[in-house]
Amino acid sequence: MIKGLTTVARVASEEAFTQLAELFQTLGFEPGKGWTDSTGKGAAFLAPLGNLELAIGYPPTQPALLVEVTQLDEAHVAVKAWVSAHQHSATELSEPALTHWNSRLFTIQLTGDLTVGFWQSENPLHNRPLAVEGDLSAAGKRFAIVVARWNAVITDRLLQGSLDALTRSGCPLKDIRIVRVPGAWEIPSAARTLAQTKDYAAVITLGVLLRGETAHYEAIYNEVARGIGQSQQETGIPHAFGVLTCETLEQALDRAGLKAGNKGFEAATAAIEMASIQEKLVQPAELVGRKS
Ligand code: DLZ
Repeated sequence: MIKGLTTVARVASEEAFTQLAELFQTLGFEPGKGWTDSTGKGAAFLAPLGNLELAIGYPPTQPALLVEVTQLDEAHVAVKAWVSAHQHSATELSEPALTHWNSRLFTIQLTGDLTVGFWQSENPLHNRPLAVEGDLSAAGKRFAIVVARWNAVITDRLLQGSLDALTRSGCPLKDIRIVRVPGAWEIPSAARTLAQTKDYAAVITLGVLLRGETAHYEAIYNEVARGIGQSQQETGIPHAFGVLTCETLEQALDRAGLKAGNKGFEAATAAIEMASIQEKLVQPAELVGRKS
């Protein structure tokens, strides 16, 4: 039933009317249908979104006419340029400042008692379609880990990282199945067999390929990556990719808990998140908890 929202701002003079119309056009408002009759005239400016807000118990610190923008600083520069071109029309332009409602705002007090506020939300999802996001809780779900024995000094650390992430996110050890395979080459087939059982919310794959020490490195790597990706797509079970490809053992160690985090931990976190997203994506949208 509701089609749109119109707020009427009265301006004091013909001059202010023309100058403000110019400002709003410069800022990117789409011109709407104006009107003229014996009582006066109106110029319409269209915005992609409108919002009628009722408030109670809230200090009226902002003007009633608020324009939400996507680039507040650029808008401020444009308004400032307009102010200096029409010095006499504007009495006061404030600097952009943080509000207590997670936004930044500046105001311009125009002729008469018309004050316009320009603001930008600090929340990138504000007024946008809300996103489905995964939770980082692994409780109540079962996970499978496929880990290569080749380069075990590293893959054991990756495994430790994955177990750490899963157990700290609420998945008890009894709900984690660990499968050890000879090398990275064998990961895809084991991962697929596990995924096909549909017993696991996600499969975490862990391995290390060292370029310097692996003949046909590219061929092996491509096949492992393709196989894991294909298993994920064909079974519909999320697969986290924790197969390191490194130049040296030292580089691999760095990624297994030394200098560059633990990729096993990161892979398990991705698996937990994807398991949750997967669960939400198959539910009707209205049942999925939405966060703004
Ligand atoms: C053969 C081989 C080589 C040379 N390098 C690695 C490696 O760096 N990382 C790894 O996980 N596995 C390696 N493998 C073993 C193969 O993945 C595979 O297990 C064997 O070729 C047996 O099929």
